[in-house]
Amino acid sequence: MVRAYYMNESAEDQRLPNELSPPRPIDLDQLYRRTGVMYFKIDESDWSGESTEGKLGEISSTRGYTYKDVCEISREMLGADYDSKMKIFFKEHLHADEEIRLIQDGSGYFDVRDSSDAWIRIHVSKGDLLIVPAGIYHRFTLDTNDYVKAMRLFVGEPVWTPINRPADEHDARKEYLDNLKNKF
Ligand code: KMT
Ligand code: NI
Repeated sequence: MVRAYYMNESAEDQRLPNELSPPRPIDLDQLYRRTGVMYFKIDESDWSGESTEGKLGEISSTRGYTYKDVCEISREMLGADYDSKMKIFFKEHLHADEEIRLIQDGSGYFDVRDSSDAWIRIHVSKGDLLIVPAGIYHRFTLDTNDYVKAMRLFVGEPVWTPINRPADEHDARKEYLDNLKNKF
């Protein structure tokens, strides 16, 4: 079950929930208006078969997603690369394109900056599809379950390159800030 909230930014362990106390939850409509991040709940039948009739197929054709693969992350699978991969995922960055992730198993946290630069933490697990807009500063971490399996979607040939903050002069950043003012 997805849950979004303003997080405790001074926390030491990135894998813990790091809730504020008292908690400051944010609902998915507010999340969209404050960040442009979109959320969809997807049934397992949409990704386990070949059918493109379901919500996933509909979103893919509406948004032009032509590429998909599945990526699994755990300490066991990454071995010696685990710590360096975790560091890269959790370093604040943006992309020139949307980051689209459908969680098929396991769980994790996407942290996204709101328009006042505060971190919103989004806990995702099975069936959660997030569309993180191009140009938003964000990061990802596993939680204490230490495992996630996610489908990655993309328009055309995928580019996963993270552009670390500061990237305020990047075209995607400027366009994102414009969308935040006028579109979301
Ligand atoms: C990313 O780009 O941050 C990732 O692919 C993280 C794993 S997908 C849940
Ligand atoms: Ni990213």
